[in-house]
Order: sequence, then structure tokens, then C-alpha cells
Amino acid sequence: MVKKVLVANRGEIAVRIIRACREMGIQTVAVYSEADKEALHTQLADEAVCIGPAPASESYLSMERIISATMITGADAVHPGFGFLSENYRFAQLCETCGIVFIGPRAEVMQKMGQKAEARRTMIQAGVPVIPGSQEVYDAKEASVRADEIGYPVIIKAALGGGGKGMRVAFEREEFESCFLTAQKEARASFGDDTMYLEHFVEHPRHIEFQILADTYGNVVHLGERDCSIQRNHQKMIEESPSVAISGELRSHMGEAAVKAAKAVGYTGAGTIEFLLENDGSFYFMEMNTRIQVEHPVTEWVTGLDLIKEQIRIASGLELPYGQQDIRLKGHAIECRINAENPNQKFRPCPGTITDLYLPGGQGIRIDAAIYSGYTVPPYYDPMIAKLIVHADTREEAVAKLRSALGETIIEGIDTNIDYLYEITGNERYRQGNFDIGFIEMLGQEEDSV
Ligand code: MV4
Repeated sequence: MVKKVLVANRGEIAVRIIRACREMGIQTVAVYSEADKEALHTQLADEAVCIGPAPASESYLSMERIISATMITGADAVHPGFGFLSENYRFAQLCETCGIVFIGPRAEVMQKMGQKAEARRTMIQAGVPVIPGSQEVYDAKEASVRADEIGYPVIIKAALGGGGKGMRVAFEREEFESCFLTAQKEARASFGDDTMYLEHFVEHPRHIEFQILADTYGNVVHLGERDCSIQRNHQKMIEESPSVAISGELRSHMGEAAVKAAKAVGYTGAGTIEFLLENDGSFYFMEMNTRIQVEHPVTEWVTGLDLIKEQIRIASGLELPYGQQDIRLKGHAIECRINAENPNQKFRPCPGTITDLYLPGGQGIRIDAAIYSGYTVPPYYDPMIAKLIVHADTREEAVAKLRSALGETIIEGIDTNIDYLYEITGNERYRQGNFDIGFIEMLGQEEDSV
């Protein structure tokens, strides 16, 4: 087993990882920027190393500084969490070169899955369903021919993309060229690469993702799905497991496809296969996320597993002690993301000092957060400050528990989206589970028309 883990992250996920390590008897090293001297992760770890100024580019994104901190403290492993360096294959490579255990898949697997057009090809070969689309395209003229073949509407995506950057939908040929050039420009600016690919645009799907675990002995299991359709501007807002749209039979089919996808690339560790799911039960591979995800707690609660501990055990070379037949989903879990932002000002981030804090508790309620009364949310990083996760026997009970907990929560001194989450979860269509990826946008339009 690894002995000392450097946590290359901040906020609630850094705290989450530190707690898992402590329970396993593993030493922890936090790294922090000058803006995070008073942060909870800095205080909770066994050791803490300042790695640079507030901007992430000079601290949490600096491979050199993080590798140095690992060497200096004698940590034998690095956990990258999510965001920052978590999907940077060069960082995983650098860890491998330095003899540091990177808690995640091998660098070459990360690289392969990071190239979305190549990942598509791999999935086609493996027999995993993908959306009709193209190979890599580089110029608008050529791409326009491919778009005609695929059929409108088409979605233009960056080969190194994900999360909506460098993405545009063209509904007809007339607007294709301008959409393509805009998407390509955005891709070049965001990823330093303007390789693009196309897919037929699926209208009104759900975003369904499957969690998988793969050990270094070729064993792969899936842990069921998360329905992440409630999102805004490609930022997920509410996630749940199981999805009301998935029967036991469909879960088996999609789960088998997810396991096949992981096996096709020799995946190891925790990973997520994203699918689009249509109303008629058709599903398509979109991309694979090679990291632990923000919404992992809903899977933890329905399976009873601790995914961070599983990641650490797999990276330490242990074999999965269970098979697919041992995985059972129990009850219903829902997570909502609490952000320091103002929903009435286009969700503008609202950093500042928390003057008063009361967090809910009780049976079936979990808070993953890194805030305290008197804490100042810095302006440099993601506005997500806490996650509220609930679990109950049924979805209806879980929704009631979520709203009860949201109603109790007090965060004073900064603006948050808590009231907005309360409103969304009170919506009749949300309560019925009747939504797709356009749900939040639709609510906004209803409001505008009043
Ligand atoms: C799509 C799609 C429909 N058809 N691909 C969004 C982020 C990235 N993971 C891929 N995404 C999508 N890919 C095809 N072929 C719909 C989405 C999508 C989306 C698109 C426009 C506006 C909001 C969206 C929310 C979630 C997913």
C-alpha cells in the first residue's frame, strides 16, 4: 500500500482525499497557494507545502512545483482529484518517470481518451455504440462536406475538448461555416490545438454516465449510472443515482458497454463513461473521464463503496475483492452543488467572507465541503464551495430530504445558489423525473416569457 499521498488539489475534494487517507493509515501532504493559507485542506493534512502564488497556473497547475513538493516531503503517491492536473497525461507521465505513483490510469490511456476523435474510433472497434460522426477535420470546406453526409443538425466538437468548450451546433448548412470557424477558434485558444470532429446532434437526450472500477489484473466492474441531465452552461447542478430513465435491463446493457469501453483501452482505476440516452432507450458513447468526478458521492451511497479508497487500493496494486454480481444498488441518492454565485446576476461568482454558517445533518444527509464560519472564499478558483448529498429508500423521499436540508442551510456573507436549487427541486417536472439536458434552459425561457 502507498504510505504517503500528496494531494494535488484544493477545496472539498482535497479534504475528501485527506479523510480517506487518514482512515486508511496513510500520511497526507497538502499543497496550497498563497490564497489558501487558511484553507481547510491546508490545515487538515499532516503536512502542508506552499507551492506558489494564487493564480492556479503558478500553483495547482504547476507540474514542476507539485513534483518538487512530492520529492521534498517523500510522498510516494499523488492524488490529482478533479480539474487542475487530473486529466493531464504529461503530468501522469512525469510522475511515472519520477517513480511517483499517480493515483489514476496510465498516462498513455489518459492521452488516448483525451483525444475524443481517437476515442470514438476505439469505441467503434470495440463495438460500443457511438453517434454517427466524422474523423478529425481541420478546415471548414472539408468539414462542410462531412456535415452533409452526417445530416443536420450537427455538433462541432474540439478533438481535445470536453465540457462544452470549442463546441457549436449547426442546424443547417447556411450557418455551418461560421459555427465551425467559431468553434475552431475557441478550440485553438482553449487547448492550443484546433483539430475538430463532427457528430449528428442528438436533440433532447439525457446525460447518463456510468462509473467503472478497473484493477491492474484486468478485472472491471461498473457501479451503475448517474443521471447528470440537470446542468447549466455545461456545469452540472444536480446529479442522481439511479436514473428514473433506466430499467434493470437497460442498466445491464449500458453497464456492459461501459465495461467493454474500459477494457478496450486497458483502463485502470476509477473512470466514467459518458453516454447520451434518447427517449426510446438508444444510447451512445460520448467520452470517457479518466478522473474521480465531483458527483462520485451519489454512486458511493447507492453502492456502499468508498471510491477514493478504491482508487488508492487499485493504485497500490491490490485486486478488486468483488465482481459484478456483488455490486447492488440500494435506494436513491441525489447531490446538489452549492456555489458562491448569484443566480439573479447570470450566476456571477461571488467570493467573499462567510460570516455565519449552519450546515444540515441527520440520517441520510452528507456534506462534502471545505468551508467554515469566518472562511474567505478566494476569487481565483471554481465557485463550488460545498456539495449536499442525500440518500433515502425512494426518489420521492430523497427529493423531500434534499429540500428539507436545503431549507435548513445557512450561509451568510456571500451569495449562493441555495434558493435556486430549492426552486428547481420544487418544480413539478423535476419531481416527476421528467427532464433532459435542456431542462434548466427551458425554465429560463419560461421565466423570460412571463
Ligand atoms: C452532444 C450533444 C448532442 N449530440 N453530442 C456536452 C458536453 C460534452 N461532453 C458533449 N456535450 C454534448 N454532446 C451530440 N452528438 C449534447 C451535448 C450536451 C449539450 C449540448 C448543448 C447544450 C447543452 C448540453 C448539455 C449536455 C450535453
